[in-house]
Amino acid sequence: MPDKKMPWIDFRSDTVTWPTVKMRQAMAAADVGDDVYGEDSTVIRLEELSAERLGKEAGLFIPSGTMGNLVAVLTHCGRGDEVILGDISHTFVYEAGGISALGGIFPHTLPNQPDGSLRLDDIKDAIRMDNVHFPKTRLVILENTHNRCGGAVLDAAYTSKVAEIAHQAGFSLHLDGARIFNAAVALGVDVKTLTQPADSITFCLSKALCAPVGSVLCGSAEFIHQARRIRKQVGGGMRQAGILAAAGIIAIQEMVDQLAADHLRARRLAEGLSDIPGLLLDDGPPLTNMVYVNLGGDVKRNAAEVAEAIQKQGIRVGVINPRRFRLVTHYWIDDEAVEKVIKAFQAVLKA
Ligand code: TLP
Repeated sequence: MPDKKMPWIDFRSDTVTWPTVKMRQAMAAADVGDDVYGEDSTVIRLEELSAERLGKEAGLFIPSGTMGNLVAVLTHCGRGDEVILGDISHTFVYEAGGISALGGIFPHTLPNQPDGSLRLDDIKDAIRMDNVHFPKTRLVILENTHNRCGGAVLDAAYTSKVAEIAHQAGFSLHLDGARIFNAAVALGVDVKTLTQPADSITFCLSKALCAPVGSVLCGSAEFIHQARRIRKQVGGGMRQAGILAAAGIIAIQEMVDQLAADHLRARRLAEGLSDIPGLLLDDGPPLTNMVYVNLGGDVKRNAAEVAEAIQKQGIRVGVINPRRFRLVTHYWIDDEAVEKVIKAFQAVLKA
């Protein structure tokens, strides 16, 4: 049976991906149990497989990437503790302030560099002395690939340096690896080399890997034991979740290799858009599956208006702010879709 085709072309995100037919079949046939009792064999298999792929002792199936990061931070930190993270990191920008609202955790933001990194000296300078006036620094978070930095990739050497700084000062490194497999494919390395330095990592099954729902938090057995209680506390304990985990297993086993094609299409897309008067591309070709593009100063319409005109042609693009778009390639975007959106931008901006 072929994959059920999406009836529109959707570049807004890789979160929009539908499950493949193989996933739907595996979901229908999945063995299940009550996972809060630890009795869902399919969830257990997904958690073990994830931990093994990432080189960690244990994994925990979590409903979303946002909850995965939240559970990780709540496991590492107590109320009043401080987390160092990027000023345009997903956890700071897009997670509804959950770490503060639910955990009383204090975010210490540092400027994200265009390559997605935090400057090592900035991290060192941000570490608090043991002094009654200060919160305790407990955690640093890196994001790989980096969403708002255009899908930028952090390499293993940089990640290890950050881990070294954290460990020397007695705190931990969490990796928001929502798209860590995109990073590994872009760098041509085993994903373990990128996750090994981190104490914990969240990765998403439901983005370019096409599973309908879910992320996995991985770390030491002791860390995951504690995280399991925190997941329950925030309402993330699931029951017959094997239905969802079954798709996640296929995501890990079969969908990673096709990410390279997404990255190539993102390059072609950036190239095509860069030739259009009125559009300004970010510097350099995209490294993974995201293309950010701005409207030039002389374009009268704003990004929402341009996106609306493009949507009339059955194509959806992401609007980041009144002058900026994001286009993300994924399994459901083929070469034809890339050419179509380039033509749609051309036509709309000429009109
Ligand atoms: N990102 C979404 C939006 O929330 C912006 C997207 O469309 O890209 N970490 C990173 C780096 C992410 O990009 C996302 C999702 C998450 C965590 C959260 O994952 P979910 O959506 O499963 O909560």
